[in-house]
Amino acid sequence: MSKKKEQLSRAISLVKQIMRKHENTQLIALSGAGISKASGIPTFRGENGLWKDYNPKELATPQAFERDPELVWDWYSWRISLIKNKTPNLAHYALVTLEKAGLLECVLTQNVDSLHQRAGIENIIELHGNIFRARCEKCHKRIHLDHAPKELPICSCGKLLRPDVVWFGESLDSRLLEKSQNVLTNQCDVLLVIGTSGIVYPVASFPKIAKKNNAVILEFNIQQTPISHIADVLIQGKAEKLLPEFVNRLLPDAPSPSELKEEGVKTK
Ligand code: BJW
Ligand code: ZN
Repeated sequence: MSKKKEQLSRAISLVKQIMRKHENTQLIALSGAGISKASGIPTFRGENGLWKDYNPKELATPQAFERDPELVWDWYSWRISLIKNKTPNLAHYALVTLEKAGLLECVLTQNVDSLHQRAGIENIIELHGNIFRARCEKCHKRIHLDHAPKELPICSCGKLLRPDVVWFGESLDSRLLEKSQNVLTNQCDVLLVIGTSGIVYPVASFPKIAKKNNAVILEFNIQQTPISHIADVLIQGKAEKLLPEFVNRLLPDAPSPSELKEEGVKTK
């Protein structure tokens, strides 16, 4: 048996074992940029990652926005235009299969691209915000962006709007953090960690919280990460290939990720 097949089989038997013990087994997914790579959205780190060509300090900090809002909005506008035309891939749909089957409790995502929701995920916490929203730091108004703004967007109160994402040095929404910690502590028998480098805090500490509460940790990544040493199984390879395979073998009678993707395409 190939190494990947062996890792998948181990992961599936661990989950099945838990399902036999608890009638109401609960899975949580924690996702990062790697899950959207196959949709054509670049990751931040690694080969062809955004941080290869762009300096995070000049684009993803409140200081950068203060210094040069035009540069920051240009970069976000470019990313909005890019993401808008992309569609969810089989890894996103695999999570929808799990949610529809009543196994997946919640998706905790660091992604700002809305692809989980566009695939049909209902219960999601967006920890780093959403690129299709802008917000006002003066009156706290939020607006939806269907497309990239052509000019600097201004709030009805007169203040310049900013992208509604979390930059380095900024705190994450405390209610979302609390909610995430709650589900990781009380509703997580199995944590699927998918396509994240596991180095950006505080989200990087989430697998530890789940582990402390006896969850099984299954990691889907093309390479080892700082999370791998606490993972029960690292399923090493592309999430868009291995996550659907995992789900198809775990739930052979459920609507498969490719069927869901096909339906999604038809209803567009
Ligand atoms: C595949 C694949 C395929 C590819 N299949 N896998 C404690 C210790 C040290 C530092 C800190 C700390 N606490 C806080 C900090 C500071 C900082 C931080 O963590 N820095 C580290 C980098 C060292 N954190 C913060 O500032 C956070 N705020 C905070 O904690 O406030 C309180 C505080 C502040 C300061 C000091 C102390 C406390 C906020 C973090 C906000 C992150 N923002 C960004 C930008 C969002 C907006 C936007 O999109 O523009 O969020 S940065 C970027 O990184 C983005 C991502 O959500 C985030 C995580 O990246 P992710 O998703 O993991 O992607 P990659 O690219 O890193 O990895 C992709 C992975 O996929 C790789 O592993 C590949 O192998 C894999 N892969 N193809 C499967 N096909
Ligand atoms: Zn305002």
